[in-house]
Amino acid sequence: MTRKPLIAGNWKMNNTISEGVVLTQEISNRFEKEWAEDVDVCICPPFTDIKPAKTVLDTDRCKVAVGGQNVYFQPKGAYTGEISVAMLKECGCSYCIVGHSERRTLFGETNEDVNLKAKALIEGKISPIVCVGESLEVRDDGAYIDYVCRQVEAAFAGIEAADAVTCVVAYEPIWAIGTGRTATPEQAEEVCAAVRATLGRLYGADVAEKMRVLYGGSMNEGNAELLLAQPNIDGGLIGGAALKAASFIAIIEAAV
Ligand code: 3PY
Repeated sequence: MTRKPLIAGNWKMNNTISEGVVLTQEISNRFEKEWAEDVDVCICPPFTDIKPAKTVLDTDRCKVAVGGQNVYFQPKGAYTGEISVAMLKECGCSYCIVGHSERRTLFGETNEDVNLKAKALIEGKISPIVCVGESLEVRDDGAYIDYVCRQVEAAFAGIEAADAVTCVVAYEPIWAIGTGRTATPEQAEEVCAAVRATLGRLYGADVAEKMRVLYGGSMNEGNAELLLAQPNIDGGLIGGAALKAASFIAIIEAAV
């Protein structure tokens, strides 16, 4: 089965509104309308930039969606500093990253939080991009496949097949994030294939074949083509290279 790739830019905590508008405008100017037939594209700016970016992207020619980088699972209330699914929805978000390793390691996000956030997003008709990935320590121990597959099982606990199919999984080895070190295409494929096998065990092969599994972790215009050529890699979650229009566009072109 051929899955439509997804290229998602994770801006992290970069770009003020004015900087974000400039970058989004550059992406929009360079985006070729016909690419949208072959690839889905999304940018995930900081919360403050989402609505302004969406306004820039609201043209007939540029088919680039916007997404959040995080969300809280409660619908509203006394949760200072948090953002709800409905708030993301009203900003025009179609996707939202959950469980990025920076949230897990710096902000103590647990597998259970990731699961609750994914369920809240599904309920609000926003596709979760569920991030999983092992540390260097776990990789060197050799048990990384088990570790990542357990993260997938925990993230999808209690989620039905009909909803799981709307979700995306992003495999991001922590040792390849912000380190300039990338997994080789073979290393990335090995884990992405294991993620799909896990989804197959949870939901059956038909559903697993429809779900997109991305690779993330220093994907850039130099390594995207080989990574995207792997049978179980259906796109990328892009960090630093999503902050420059030229490199982000080059990665999109590699996926077309
Ligand atoms: C990276 O490529 O560094 C990322 O963390 C993407 O999410």
